[in-house]
Amino acid sequence: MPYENLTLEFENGIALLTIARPKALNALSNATLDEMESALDEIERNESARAVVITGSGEKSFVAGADISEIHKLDAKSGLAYSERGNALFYRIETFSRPVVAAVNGFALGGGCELSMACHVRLASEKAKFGQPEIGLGIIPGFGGTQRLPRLIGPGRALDLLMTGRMIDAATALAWGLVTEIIAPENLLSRAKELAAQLGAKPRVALTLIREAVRVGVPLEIGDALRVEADLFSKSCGTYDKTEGTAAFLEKREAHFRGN
Ligand code: CO8
Repeated sequence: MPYENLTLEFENGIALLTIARPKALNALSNATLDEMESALDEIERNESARAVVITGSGEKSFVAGADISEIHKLDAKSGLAYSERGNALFYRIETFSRPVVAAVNGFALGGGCELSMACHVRLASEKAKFGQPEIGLGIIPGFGGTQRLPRLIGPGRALDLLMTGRMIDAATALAWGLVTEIIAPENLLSRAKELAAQLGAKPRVALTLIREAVRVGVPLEIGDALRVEADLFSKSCGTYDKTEGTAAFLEKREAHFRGN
């Protein structure tokens, strides 16, 4: 399917979704959000796509936020609808059936930082910059930034970024746990694809249950969280891949996972 604001390529079991609005540093317009929705539909339909990489086109920007010319037109009512719509899309990414790796190649600001945080793993190029500059526009983040940022880096550091609107570089993002690796710009995509391929080869049900356990369990009281884990562990024990994975270990052979 042809897109105007992104590209979607399938190769070696990986879906590569590249936000591509170079004239606006890949800012997310309404049309871009629509196309991201369609791209996720297309990935869902493609059984051979076992993992997803999301990046931005060019060398300067991952995504420089939501499109400010569209935000300028919002009022309280349309602002609610806009935020709910972006949140639904990013929640879909967070709960996506395949692991999603963000390859943050440059500016990840506002909605761009929020998009990266909805992904399951974040890799940063040495040139990446992260921030939630909404305060400078007189608004607050509306695509999950006030909620995912403190969950990832703690409320103290999150409040610093949210209230000052300042940017941090890749080294600080790594030190704060916002990203897990820093990579030279020219190697970022190949490393992201390599990691996505590794994740795509894992037993799919267990991989999905791990994401659910962390997403659902972490905000809960520990006793409740451990009950969530036990339920999900039990589900993993009911899979073919559990029988195969444990048998392969005992028989000292490679496991052949089926994804069920
Ligand atoms: N929206 C629209 N256009 C943008 C955006 C954006 N977010 N970011 C950059 N652009 C455009 C610029 O206007 C410029 O266009 P033109 O060439 O036509 O003048 C072009 O991209 C290049 O940008 P710059 O010339 O500014 O490039 P610089 O290298 O000088 O600066 C920066 C790069 C620092 C990234 C700068 O462009 C900037 O500060 N951009 C805005 C960053 C920002 O504030 N992002 C947050 C937006 S708000 C948001 O994401 C909220 C999400 C949830 C909202 C929910 C509401 C309910």
